Order: sequence, then structure tokens, then C-alpha cells
Amino acid sequence: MSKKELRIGLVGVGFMGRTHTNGYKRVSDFFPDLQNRPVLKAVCSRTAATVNAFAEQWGYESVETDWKSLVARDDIDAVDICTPNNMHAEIAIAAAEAGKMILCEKPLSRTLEEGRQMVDAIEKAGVNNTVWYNYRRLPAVTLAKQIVASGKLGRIFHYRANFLQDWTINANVPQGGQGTWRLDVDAAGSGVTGDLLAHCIDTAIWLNGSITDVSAVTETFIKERVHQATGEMQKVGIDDACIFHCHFDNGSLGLFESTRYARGHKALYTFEINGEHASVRWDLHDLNKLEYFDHRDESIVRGWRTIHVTDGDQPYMDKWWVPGLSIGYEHSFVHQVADFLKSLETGEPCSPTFREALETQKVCQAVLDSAAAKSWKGVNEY
Ligand code: 4PW
Repeated sequence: MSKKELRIGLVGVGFMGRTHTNGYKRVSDFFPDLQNRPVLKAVCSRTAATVNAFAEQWGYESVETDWKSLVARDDIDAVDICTPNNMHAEIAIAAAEAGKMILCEKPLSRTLEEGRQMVDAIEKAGVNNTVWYNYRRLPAVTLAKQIVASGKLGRIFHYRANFLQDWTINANVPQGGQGTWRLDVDAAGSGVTGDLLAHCIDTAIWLNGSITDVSAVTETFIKERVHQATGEMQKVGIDDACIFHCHFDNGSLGLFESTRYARGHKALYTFEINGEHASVRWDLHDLNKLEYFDHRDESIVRGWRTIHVTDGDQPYMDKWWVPGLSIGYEHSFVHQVADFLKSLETGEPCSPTFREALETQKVCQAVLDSAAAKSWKGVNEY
């Protein structure tokens, strides 16, 4: 079958530039039925030496050092935004106006206002779009979605999630710079709320429906850090930790915690859902396993069971090896590329779209405002 080329223009060459590129490179071999094939047409980063090295290592055909030149090119079909958050809106809006498809790294934007402008621009342009909330596309998480949607859990009472890290405990970690832009409020928009809880919120809305109102506390443990660009000590404007509880539209209660100050945890993302009949729980550190408890089981065998999600009839697994063999974090990005390419064939949106990701932004904004005001915030106010 001769495939149609989807010519990718990647902006940003950090950690996410690598994960997405890996997705583009592997998808056609493992999802051979797709009618579209990504082509690594151009990559953009400000420093010529850096972008040249990235292009050579990963196999991009050409480079740009100004994203505006990349967006203006006729030989680019889709712009992939992997920059720090402060560039998302400007690039996405320009790419939409140029008629490009857009794949944007999470979170959609720094602020709700920027997110709204992005949604307006892509909907006006009518371009295909998606936001890289990749954890949805780990097979065990997709299986959790299927189990919840099947109704096996019955009425849902509780949803709880954690995203814990420990990499900013050292006060000498700067704000600004490669990777550490996540600590600079101007670049990131917020701290753990936008960077980590946004993942938890996206998954929660997908699995358990809308969040209606929130009550949050945030803390900034280290108040000043050196800024990489100026070399000067500056006030830290991000939330280092955030805990919130909430109501879901289906009547269940939610409890969420995220921090970068949980010594011993590097990327512990867990969620658990408790229903009337059954519960499910998942842990990123053991990402191919989904745990399930069903009270309706006979008492002699009742207990938590571990589903090792590797069989061909489980989500995405028919594309990989043989039953019993695991896949990893990077495959979630391959799956998102596959689903995006599939959406071009079917005409169905590739979820989460910008508009769906805006719902996560609303919850993030409500969380930050609730913490600042020390009061409950309704998500519908946004
Ligand atoms: O999006 C998140 C990042 O900003 C990731 O899923 C994990 O936490 C890994 O890096 C940060």
C-alpha cells in the first residue's frame, strides 16, 4: 500500500522532542495498516549547533532556527510544539493561521486565556489537532477506561491520584534553563499543577467525567532561586506542591496530590477508582499492570487481581510482540501518533483535542485560584 506522507515540522529539541520523534519513527513499522506515514521533514531550535546535532541524530531532513520560518514552509503538513509552555500559544495560533495540523505538548497553555485563544484559532482554521496527554495511551490505562466504561465498577464513589517527584528539593536547582524552565513561572505558567496534576486531571476527566468544583492548597517551599538567564536570585512564582479535593459530575469525590518534594519518588503517577462493585488501580512504576478487585467474585477467590496487560486482545498490544512481553513509557507516544494518523483517515478527532484539553486548563485554573483564595471554586465559573 502506498502511504500518504505527513510531513512533520518539530519545534523544540528537548526531552519531549525526542519522545515524539521516536513515536514518528516507529509508528509505520508497528502500525502497518495506517494510510499516512510521518516524514521527519524539519526540526527547529534557536541554536544552530544544537538543532543540527538533533537533526543528524534523529534523521530530520532539514533544520530551522526560527519557528516562524518553519511554520511558513509549504512542505510542512503538521507542526509539533515541544517548546516550553510560554511558546505554545504563539506557535499554535500562527500554525493554525497557516493551515497546519497541530500536535501540542501538554499542558495546552500557561493560562486559561491563552488556551482559549488557541482553541479559537484552531477551530477557526478547522485544522486537525491533539494535545500530548500520553499516559492515556498506555495499554493498562486504556484498559482501565474500557473497564470503567463497561459499567463493571457500578456507581463510582472515589477517584484519587498522585503525581510525586523529588527533583527540586535542592535549593541550588535554578529556575529557567534546559528542563528547569519548569520552575520559572513566566515560562511554565504554574508548577506541579500545570506540569503534573494536568496529567492526573486529563486522565480523571477521561475515566470519570467532568470535575465540577475544587478546593486546593498549594505551597512553594523554596521561595527564591537563581535564574539561569540573569544569574540573579529571583522570587519563585510556581507551586512546588498542590493538594486538592473535588466533586465530579457523577457524584463521586476526587483527591489529588502532586509535589516535587517527595524524597524517593521520581515519577510516581498512580490512580485508583472505587466503585460500588469493583475498584481499579494503576501505578506508572509498574505500567503494564492494572489491578482490579471485584466484590462479586466468589469469596474463596475474592481479592485484588493483577492484570498483566500484554495480550493481543488488550489495547494496542496486538501491534507489539507476543503475549506476556511488556512495553514501556515511550510506546504511549507511538500510540498517540498512531491514533492521530488514524484520525486523519476516519475524520474523527484525536482526543484530547485542544478543546478537550481546555477543560483540564479550567480545572488547573480553578485549583490555583482556590488555593490563592482559600475557598472552593466552581469549574463552571471559567
Ligand atoms: O509531563 C511530565 C513532565 O513535565 C512528564 O510526564 C513527567 O514529569 C516527566 O517529566 C515531567
